[in-house]
Formats: sequence, structure tokens, C-alpha cells
Amino acid sequence: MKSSKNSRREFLKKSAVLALAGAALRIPGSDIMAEGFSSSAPFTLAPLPYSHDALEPFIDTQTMQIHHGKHHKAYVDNLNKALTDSKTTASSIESLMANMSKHSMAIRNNGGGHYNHTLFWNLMTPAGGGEPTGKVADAINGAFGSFAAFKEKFTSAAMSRFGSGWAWLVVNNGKLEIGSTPNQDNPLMDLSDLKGKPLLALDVWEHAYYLKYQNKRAEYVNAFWNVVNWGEVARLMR
Ligand code: MN3
Repeated sequence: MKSSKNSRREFLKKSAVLALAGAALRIPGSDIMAEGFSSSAPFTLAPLPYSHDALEPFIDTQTMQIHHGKHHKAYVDNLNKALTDSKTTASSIESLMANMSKHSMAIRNNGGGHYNHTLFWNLMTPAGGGEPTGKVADAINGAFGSFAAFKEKFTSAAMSRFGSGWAWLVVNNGKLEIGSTPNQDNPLMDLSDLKGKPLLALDVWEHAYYLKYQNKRAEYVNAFWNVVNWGEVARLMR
């Protein structure tokens, strides 16, 4: 009977190892994460979840190439450099955001830049647009009265952000809210006025639209509704 006891022990050991592996794969705060984040520093630039031309004609190919390949890449590289230079460790991108008031401006700008863009790419899809259904529709209708009213309020947040920044739909203590942040700040940062878990994000920096839309931010915001990935919004909402 010794051998069967041993094999049972082996089995339990193996199960424990598998459970630990599962725990390690489950990144802290992963319920608020989009795909594409490395679990800890150094952070990496994930490929786009679609081709550069996939969002045409709403978001043009060249903008996507430069925005992802140059701007986002620079945020990742500069974030890693700023972390190394300041000997700052980061167990996850979320823990970095949550403690941002303790970090340098370089970590704030580039860490926010990395988080925001990773989220943004996943919140768009060539199969997107239209109106949300199910729980997303219910939550939006409950909070804003109608999808049209929600869209108007989000558009207004994107239009009224002076200079560079982001427009957001967040859930804060169970309540949906719309707002905006300057530069690369986001609602996960402890120092942000707007707080909550991001559900939808729109980059309103000029680099996000200038090649195609020049100074016409309103046309870019209007085009964005054609590529919104409501499935990802639903996933973030769970
Ligand atoms: Mn950008």
C-alpha cells in the first residue's frame, strides 16, 4: 500500500504545483486588465490585435503604424528606463498606477501611456461599432437614460479636454461615470480626479488623429464609434 500512498502524495504535490502555476498565471488585478500586458516589469509592447489597416477608413493605416510602433513603443521603452533608473520595481501595471503619487513624472507619463494605449487598442476592432447589447446596454441606459445620451456625454468629454488627454467611461463604486484626464493620466492613478475602473477609453492627443483629421477632433471622435469593441467593454465590466 506504500506505493499507492506515495503516488497519492505525488498526485497531491503535482496538484499543488499546478494550482500555484494557475495562481501565478492569474495576474493580480487581472479582472481590470485588457489583453496585452506583461505581468510585471520590464514591460513589453504587445502586437496590435489586428492589422494596421484593419480600422480603415475610420482610423488610417499610417496613424496606426506610427501610433503603435513609435508612440506606444516609446512609452514602453521610456517606462522601463525610468523604472531601472529609479530602481523602482513594479509587480503589475495596476499596482504602478495605484501608487502613482509616489513615482516620478517619467513613470507617470510613460506608465500611463503604456496602460492607456494597451487598453485602447483592445477597445477597437474592425468588427466593432453599432450599439452595445445585453448588460452593457442595460448599464448605459440605466446610468445615462439612452445610448444617444451616453454618446453625447462621452463625445463632450472628448471634445472639452483641452490639449492632450483621454476621455473615459469608468465604473466607480458600481456607478458608470464619464470624464477625462490630462496627458497620460488615467482613472486608476491615485492622483487622478476621475477615479474608477476603465471600461472605454479614447485617446484625444493630436497624434491619434492629425494625419487624417487634422484639427477636426469632432470628426475623429465621430469615426471612433464605428470601431468600438463593445465585447471588450463587456469583458471589462464583469
Ligand atoms: Mn496616443
